[in-house]
Amino acid sequence: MNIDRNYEIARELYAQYGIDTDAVLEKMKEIPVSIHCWQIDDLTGLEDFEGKLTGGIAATGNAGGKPKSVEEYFQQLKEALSLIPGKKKVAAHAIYHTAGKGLDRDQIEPKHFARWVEFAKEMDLGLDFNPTYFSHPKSEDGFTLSSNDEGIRRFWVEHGKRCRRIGEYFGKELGQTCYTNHWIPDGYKDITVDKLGPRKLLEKSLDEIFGEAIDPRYNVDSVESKLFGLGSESYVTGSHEFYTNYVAHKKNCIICMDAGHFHPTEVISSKLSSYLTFNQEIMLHVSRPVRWDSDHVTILDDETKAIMEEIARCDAFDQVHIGLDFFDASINRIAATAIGGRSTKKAILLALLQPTQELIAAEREGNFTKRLALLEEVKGLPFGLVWAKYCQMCGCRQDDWIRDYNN
Ligand code: RNT
Ligand code: ZN
Repeated sequence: MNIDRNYEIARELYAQYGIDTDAVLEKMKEIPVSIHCWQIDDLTGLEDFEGKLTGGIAATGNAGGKPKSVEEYFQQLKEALSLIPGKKKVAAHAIYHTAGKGLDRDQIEPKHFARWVEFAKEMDLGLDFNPTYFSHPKSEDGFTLSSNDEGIRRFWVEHGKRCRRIGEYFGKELGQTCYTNHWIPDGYKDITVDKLGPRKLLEKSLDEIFGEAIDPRYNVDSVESKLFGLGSESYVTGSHEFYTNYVAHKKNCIICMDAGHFHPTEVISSKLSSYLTFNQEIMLHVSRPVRWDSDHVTILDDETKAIMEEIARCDAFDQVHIGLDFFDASINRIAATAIGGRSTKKAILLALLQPTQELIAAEREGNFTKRLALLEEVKGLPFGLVWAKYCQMCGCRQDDWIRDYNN
């Protein structure tokens, strides 16, 4: 395939709509996608290779090749990252420290994550972080930061505090902000009488966790809401309304929205502008819910495209932080990570390759015919040729990598 010749054709065709493909490719260089570390091993973590995933989330499937050692894990992650073109971060999770089984969550320190900094420097990546408030005996009764058991609540508060310091360490070492995302599984399976009590406890715990001042140049925290989980179908303490209010009132953290954490017809793409109105930063977990919060591999589907279009139209790529969150154990895990990362990058590219200013102008003039006609016509432009050029520019493989994976 003659990538350069094809790109010339694409450039000419896009130019007819006033779209400067060279400028778009430049812009692509600045937009990172945060690749989650947990598709590679079904969220088992490096603490215990036999560890069980709990907290109302599940990776289904039994594809072979799951890493059995720290070395193998990093090798596989490296391979997956090499298949995703352009600027990247990696989102680590607290159970991915290299100190082994004995170290409890209220004991973790930056030094236990030195391997991640080394890896990030070697691979020219940024790092994000996530406390692990699940897969632990102290989360077994379904509550962590909103637990009525003061010992349990304090244990998880300590975990949250330590995770922020690890985020700060990542930020300092790599010279770019680490986004530390807090998601807790807390909730009730059945009809809940006191919905206020756990939320008051969660507010108190978050105030304690975020009480320590940390320079936002190094670490910014996000809080991730959820509608329901397996075993918490009736009530989730950390709902979307809870966190939206927490963020707006306390201003000590930002919202994280996961594409799978809302009612089936509710989409996060339509929510972004309401946060951006108030200049709020947003963290995203771009995932693919199939009928429920199933965490299928992210693809170039309507909602992923809509999310990126919305960010492009709000010109907010520096305020909206794009992270991934999926775990599918039924296909090759390296390829799954690569597919999700590549599809997300494709969605960003596609969003940038739109005549956004012209569309906005048509809308303001009330020319809705033009708005719809233009939106439909640009769908036929040869986006794939620009994508191929982008992969080439980034020194990343085109599509021949597919042959390397036979499940
Ligand atoms: C769970 C949340 C959360 C987790 C990760 C592993 O429903 O989406 O983001 O998937 O922390
Ligand atoms: Zn998520």
